[in-house]
Amino acid sequence: MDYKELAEQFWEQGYLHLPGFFTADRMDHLNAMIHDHFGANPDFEHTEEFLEKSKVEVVPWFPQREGIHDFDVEEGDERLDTLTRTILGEGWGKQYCMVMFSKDGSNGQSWHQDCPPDDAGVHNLNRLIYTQDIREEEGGQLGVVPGSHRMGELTVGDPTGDFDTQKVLAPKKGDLVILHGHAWHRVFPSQGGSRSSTNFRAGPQGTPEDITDICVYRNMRYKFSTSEVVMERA
Ligand SMILES: O=C(O)CCC(=O)C(=O)O
Ligand SMILES: [Fe+2]
Repeated sequence: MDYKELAEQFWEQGYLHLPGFFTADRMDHLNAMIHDHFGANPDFEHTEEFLEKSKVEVVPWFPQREGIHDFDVEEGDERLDTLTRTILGEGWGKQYCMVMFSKDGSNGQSWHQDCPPDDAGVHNLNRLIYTQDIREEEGGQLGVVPGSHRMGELTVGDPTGDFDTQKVLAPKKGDLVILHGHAWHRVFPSQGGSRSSTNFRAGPQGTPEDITDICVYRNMRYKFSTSEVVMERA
């Protein structure tokens, strides 16, 4: 793997999609655990106002916080470590592992930035693993606007409207997607099956633990810790 070239590509586009990074066996095991945990119809943990305005229909799970070690895929993976270090620099830090599950027929997530882009150097990094295929015919793809991590704040507008330059990624089982937290991204609605991603969040040295507490949508800024709309955007 040419880490330097991949890091350059990442800083140009704001994301990387690396097919087949993890083995199918490992992904099948994690996928079975994810389905056991959520079942078919998990409850949302957010307020009605948030669900209505953000169109986010995703339920999170933090398996490592429950002492489950099956998700320690970063341990001993030098490729992921080297790639992350080449992108973020020495002293980068791990945050947590979060599985994000959307049940069949969910809206996915509207366009957002995981944290406000007020300071270009302060951001999270999503390292997303897919344990089952995202299939175009079932939706649930990841939308991203290339280069948008350098374009400042997500514009005000239709929360789920298309952008002319958007790319639509349909990661398959075992793929790794690395995505800058300031990149404008969304999850398309899914029909015909549940979908999930497993995110090993990280950040450059000095990234605050709660970097992703305030999320920027096209119609608001939302603060998760207090379940509050902290800014209406219109
Ligand atoms: O589930 C995905 O594919 C991406 C979810 C997302 O918005 C994120 O990880 O920040
Ligand atoms: Fe996100």
